[in-house]
Amino acid sequence: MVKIASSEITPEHVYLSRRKFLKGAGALATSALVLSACGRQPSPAPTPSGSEVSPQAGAGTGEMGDTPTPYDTINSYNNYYEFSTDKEAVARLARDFKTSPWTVEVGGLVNKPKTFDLDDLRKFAQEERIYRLRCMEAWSMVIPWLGLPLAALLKEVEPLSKAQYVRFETLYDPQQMPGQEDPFFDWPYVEGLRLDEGLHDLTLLATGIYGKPLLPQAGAPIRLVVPWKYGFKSIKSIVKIDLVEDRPTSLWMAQAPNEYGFYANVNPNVPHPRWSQSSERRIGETGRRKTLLFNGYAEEVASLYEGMDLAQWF
Ligand SMILES: Nc1nc2c(c(=O)[nH]1)N[C@H]1C(S)=C(S)[C@@H](COP(=O)(O)O)O[C@H]1N2
Ligand SMILES: [Mo]
Repeated sequence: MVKIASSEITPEHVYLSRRKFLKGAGALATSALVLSACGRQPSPAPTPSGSEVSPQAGAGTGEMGDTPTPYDTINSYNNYYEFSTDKEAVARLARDFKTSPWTVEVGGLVNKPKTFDLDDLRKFAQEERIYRLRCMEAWSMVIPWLGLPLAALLKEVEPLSKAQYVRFETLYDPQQMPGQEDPFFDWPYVEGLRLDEGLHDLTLLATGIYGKPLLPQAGAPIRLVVPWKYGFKSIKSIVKIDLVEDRPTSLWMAQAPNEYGFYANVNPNVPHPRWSQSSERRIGETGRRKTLLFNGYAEEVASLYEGMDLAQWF
């Protein structure tokens, strides 16, 4: 499997100037970050929130203009319906969400089912990946994630040959997540990937942003990131991962099958039933950008969909 470093995802000079900044920052966490961006050295945990990595570290504007979105913006404009449908209310409502202790139960069609606690998850090498995030609602951000490839976790449980899909589930706890009292949705939030999508090197289980542990509104303590798909596939606060034979039905597919498909690959040529997907608003910018096929990751992922009807990508 091809290893995609963040240096390949971000225009080189942006990445380099970012690295220069990181070197200058001096904190221990910094070297862990640089290491994890360069290789697979184990770097134990997401950086404690005390160590400062400036949100706008080295952020130049590259050829694609992929300036990382500021830390505070990333954490104050969130889709997280378990807390609120108001993006700007999520952070406040999620503030006291308990993210420790936490376990992720990984099972289903595997040889070695295992329940991972936070310490277990920290043992995986954490890598930095700067990815574009494109929401179905036609806005986007650029987020420097920290996390482990999903493939690394799946390898430990040894999927059986019968396994064809990966199914993910968010915590169900209406006492902490008031949005789950809303009977309109079939909670908990569920998402799924084809196994080969789940094993793709771009697919990340994120534990941090800008070298700091995820905040509750971003899906702490661990969430999925699939950068070539619409944002709703990137399920937050995961407690359960199952290898399954049949295609899982996601919360959104159950809710509105004509608006939310299983694949949900970013595609400027397939409009949402109620609006065009040909352009997007990059948060923090005025004007609009053209939406890119597979959110700009076609080179890495197009081969996964060879022979598939383009309309089906939805
Ligand atoms: N559990 C859960 N995961 C979720 C959502 C949600 O409401 N609940 N919203 C999704 C949507 S629509 C998007 S665009 C992204 C937003 O991630 P962000 O708030 O970190 O930008 O999270 C996705 N993951
Ligand atoms: Mo979204």
